[in-house]
Amino acid sequence: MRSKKFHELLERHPRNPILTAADWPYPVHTVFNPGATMLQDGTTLLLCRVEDRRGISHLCAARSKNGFDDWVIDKEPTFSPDPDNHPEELWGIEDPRITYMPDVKEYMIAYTAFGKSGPGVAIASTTDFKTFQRFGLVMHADDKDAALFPRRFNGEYALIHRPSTDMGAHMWLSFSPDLHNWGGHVLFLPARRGAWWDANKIGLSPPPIETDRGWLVMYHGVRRHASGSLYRLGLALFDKNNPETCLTRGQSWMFGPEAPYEMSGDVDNAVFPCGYTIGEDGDTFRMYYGAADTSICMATGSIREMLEWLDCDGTEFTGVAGQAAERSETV
Ligand code: BMA
Repeated sequence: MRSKKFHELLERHPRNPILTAADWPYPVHTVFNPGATMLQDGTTLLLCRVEDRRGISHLCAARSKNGFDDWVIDKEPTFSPDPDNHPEELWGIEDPRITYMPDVKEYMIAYTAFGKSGPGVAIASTTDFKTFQRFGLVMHADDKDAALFPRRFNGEYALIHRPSTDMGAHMWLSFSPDLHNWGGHVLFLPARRGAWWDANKIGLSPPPIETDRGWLVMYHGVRRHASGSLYRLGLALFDKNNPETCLTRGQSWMFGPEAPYEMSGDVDNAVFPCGYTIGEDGDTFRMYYGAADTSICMATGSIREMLEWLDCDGTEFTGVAGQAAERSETV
């Protein structure tokens, strides 16, 4: 059961929402679901999903020294859809997740490319958030909620993503030697079934968080109600060297829509983080999230406390075999 100690696992910033459409230097409809990273000089960079007044999304960078106000927002779109060369981006690009790869000194951005066949996963890289190199569509529709791990496993890049089929929407892990050719696909985390908060449809939230005890993975679960969908967040821990092996999975959700700006907007009852930064202490976790598909918010927590919470709330898996048991029970 959820311990009282962890009631406020993530604390909302008092100035939420920290960014809205009204802050934008050009006319836009909504700003939400930002990717996040901390640049070398300590500046927080958010790569925000911006929906224009046609309904098409592009990405725009906002920079802040303290990570919560005095944002300097690019005067025009930073990374726009390019449907002439990339038809998979015809209806926009959405939900960027940024991973800094220290070995190549590049930021890799996994994003949703929305085209005629539906949403798919695309990757681009940058060193300066001014120019971008596209790798194109790496997972065809219907697939989204993707991010790369910040390091390679046996020399290969690893990507978490969420294909959707008639059998449900579960999280998968795939590997690539070059970011173009993908294989080794393995079911990473299945949606639960029945009445669970994370039944039938789940997806990665921000990129995986490296800790001493393994990869801490925050994911969203979508509970469908008569009045619509409810997006809440949970945690799971994966083996440091074998990221396909789940060690623990929380039973309860640990963050959900409670504040008015999360409960009401273009899409009610949605909290949707795509990025975080970690403080100099190596523990302070700043989660950046879209609220109700309308604005951008921040909540702060502690990685150590999130791991302690998992120790109390989680179900233990005994390596891959435990995962297989859970899979046969849930899928
Ligand atoms: C998901 C994604 C997100 C969005 C969320 C809630 O499927 O499309 O971009 O924030 O739904 O509408």
